[in-house]
Amino acid sequence: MQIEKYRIEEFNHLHSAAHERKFAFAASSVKDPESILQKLIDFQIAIPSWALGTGATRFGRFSGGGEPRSLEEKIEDIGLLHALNRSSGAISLHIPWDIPQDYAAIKALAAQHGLRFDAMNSNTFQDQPGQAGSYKFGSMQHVDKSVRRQAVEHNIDVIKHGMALGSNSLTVWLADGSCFPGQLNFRKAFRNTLESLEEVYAALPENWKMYVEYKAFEPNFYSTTIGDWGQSYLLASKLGPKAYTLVDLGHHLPNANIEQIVALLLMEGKLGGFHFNDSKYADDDLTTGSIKPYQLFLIFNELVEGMDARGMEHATSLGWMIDAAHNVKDPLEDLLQSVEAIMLAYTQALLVNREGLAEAQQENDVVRCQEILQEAFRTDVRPLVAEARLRAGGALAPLGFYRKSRVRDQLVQERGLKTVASGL
Ligand code: LRH
Ligand code: MN
Ligand code: MN
Repeated sequence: MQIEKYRIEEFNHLHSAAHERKFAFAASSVKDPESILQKLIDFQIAIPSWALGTGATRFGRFSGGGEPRSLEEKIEDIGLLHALNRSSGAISLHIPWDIPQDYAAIKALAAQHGLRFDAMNSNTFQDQPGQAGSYKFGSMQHVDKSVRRQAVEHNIDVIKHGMALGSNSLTVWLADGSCFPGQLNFRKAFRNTLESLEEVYAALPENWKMYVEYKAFEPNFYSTTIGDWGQSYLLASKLGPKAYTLVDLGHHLPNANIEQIVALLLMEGKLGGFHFNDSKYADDDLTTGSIKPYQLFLIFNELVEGMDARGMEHATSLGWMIDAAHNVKDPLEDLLQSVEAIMLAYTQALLVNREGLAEAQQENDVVRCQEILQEAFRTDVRPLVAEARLRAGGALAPLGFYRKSRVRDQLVQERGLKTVASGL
């Protein structure tokens, strides 16, 4: 299905008087609202192809129906999101869950929805039918060279898919590690991983980036070979200028200071991108901003400060992606919520009084530092985000529109109640 423009306009018309009042107030209380609005219009967050169905659970999956049955339908779903919020203009593909059959047709379909192809994701954490070696004991770290070679070749294959689609980055997340002490020689595992990544790196086209994602634990519960930002940073540094660290918010040990990690990686020019989600305990893959919105704001605060200090374009210098999947929510509603939370945190970070903060830090005025940050965080920026969306042709209230026009019911009618999308 497609959402016709006139229906969004009709919906916006109904809500415009209330919005205008709120926007006038919000705009009058911030410095340079026009430049903020332009930044928001430019900011796009990629949707992963594996987030459009229910998932992220080792236990039962409870489909709400109408899940996309093919890559084409996944693109269509992201097109719906983008039509409503105008901030989801990219798709992050996972191979082999979403292998394109006809590149030209897939590219044309994505373009029709205003979508580009963001980072490609490889998968050496599951065995595929017909595959010679098994990843049971790791992939790029494996003691057997032929399994490492197989993992490298898969990644090179993913790069080729990406090249055909116009993507320019590869995200490598490895489940490699060990479950019991003594199972693995840490140094050998790290060196094997580095050597394998070097082979993939050598196959990267000139304008491509490689994102090395880390994760503290799961599926391995004793050690993970790329377990934290230090290990990822070490690999990215050894690999070369096209390799960067990717920060997935759910991949840290509890209470890690992610904003500090972000600040230092940015400072070193090694921050590549993000997988946004939220969590209470570990890699929960919950809706971004649903548990720790202040942390999300603090991360964006470091991003804005660090990117401005280095003269980096906010919208294009880093890879912005969501990595979350849901079992109890309609995935499309959940993604609308995640994108909204990201836009709100970004906007609040743009409001931080930078000179005031630097001055207060210099004077060790701890109270004023906190006040400045919280002043921005407690500002209701929803009307600014809504105005940016309106100007870009989206709906004033994407979720409101989605529910009012019963999008999910229509998808169920088209696709059926018992569909299951490929994914985690
Ligand atoms: C597993 C994971 C990881 C990857 C994705 C493909 O933790 O969620 O974050 O990016 O699978
Ligand atoms: Mn991830
Ligand atoms: Mn994860």
